Amino acid sequence: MAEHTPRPDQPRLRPAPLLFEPAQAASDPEHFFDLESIEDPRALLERATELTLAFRAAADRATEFQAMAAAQLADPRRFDRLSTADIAERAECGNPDVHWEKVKKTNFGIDYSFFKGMVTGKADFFRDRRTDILILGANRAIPSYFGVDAPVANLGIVENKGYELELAFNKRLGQNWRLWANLNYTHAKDKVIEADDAQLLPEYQKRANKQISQSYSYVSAGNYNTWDELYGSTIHDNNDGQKLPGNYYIIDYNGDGIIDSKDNIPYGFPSNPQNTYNATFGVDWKGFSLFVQLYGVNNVTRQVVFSSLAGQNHLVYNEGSYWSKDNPNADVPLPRWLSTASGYTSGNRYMYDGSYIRLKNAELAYTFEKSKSFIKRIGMESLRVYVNGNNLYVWTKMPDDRESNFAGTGWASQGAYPTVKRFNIGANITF
Ligand SMILES: [Ca+2]
Repeated sequence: MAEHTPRPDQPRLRPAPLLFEPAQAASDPEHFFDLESIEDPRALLERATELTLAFRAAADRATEFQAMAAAQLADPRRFDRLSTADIAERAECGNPDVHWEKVKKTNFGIDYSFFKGMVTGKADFFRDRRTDILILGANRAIPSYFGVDAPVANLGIVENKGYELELAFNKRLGQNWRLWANLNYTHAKDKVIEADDAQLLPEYQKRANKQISQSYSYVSAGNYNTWDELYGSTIHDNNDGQKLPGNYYIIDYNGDGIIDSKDNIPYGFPSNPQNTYNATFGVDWKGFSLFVQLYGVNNVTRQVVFSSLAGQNHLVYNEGSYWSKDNPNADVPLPRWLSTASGYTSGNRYMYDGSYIRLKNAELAYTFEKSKSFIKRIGMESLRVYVNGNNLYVWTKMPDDRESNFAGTGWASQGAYPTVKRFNIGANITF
């Protein structure tokens, strides 16, 4: 291994060389220490300077040893079983066997048509089994006394199963009427089969047997209404002194007498919906055509955070009534200003059932028949005029209109974008 240069944030691991060897000083003490016998003041100055430099170097060297010892105390694994050069250079082990993950896809589908094509559709079933998924070293079941971060390895297995159903209906009634509909339903559910979880982790902390986007939350159970109840509540591992009456009791899920990150538990559904619905209904009558499209999802949990008067970043949002001594059954806890409670204080306050049904599109159009003389007279082949709208209405338990699918880690500010309502008036002209 090449000679290494310590990074500025690390103590040197090889002390600087001394200007003289202690053995040398011991064998010839007069030369080094008997300054009084030196008569020439210039020689005395030289000797004194030499000694000063030597002592300074020795002091520096002692400081370096001290820093090394402190670093070793702070992070003993850096020094285990490795040479000093290794300790300075290596923070993580490589894995030369890393390779692409594999997927085995199984699909099965049926197409059908009934009543002379009035009802058509298909059903598709799928099952994907992905193996050799990369697991990061920090997420592996490798104890810290391994010495360095564990290597990345192809150990994960995830299965994704589901089905998709489609149904289309199309019926003409006499000369002028046509009714039609398209219905889709997709169900998809993934499951982590293997994630190199540490064996002794409790089941709720393992990633295995859960969905990839499983939601997690601290869970609240009512408010504490008096100072006595507050003092009797389980302590939080940070900012415990910022509790106020009217805050939530947070459930000490693992019963260890403290609220900390181990009480963040799988909560509700994943943040990606398990079920997706799409339904479009249309009717044509003479030149008129009308359709509405509904789109919906369910089995989804969505975190929507409104920190109105909760910490130090304030948004104002109407969240209902707030707790007070005289209103203990309020919608939200006591507001606070310029004091920050622990991150657990909100419990599951911002976790919502993310299901919704949206009136996604609606359109009314009129197509002028070719035989209409005025169309030809102004040189047009056809003319269609329409008025339509997008995202016209939403039915949901979420506090406002937003999609359930979103980017980021689940914090509402990431990828949450308000849905825009839009109206269009237009014409399609063919010359
Ligand atoms: Ca606990």
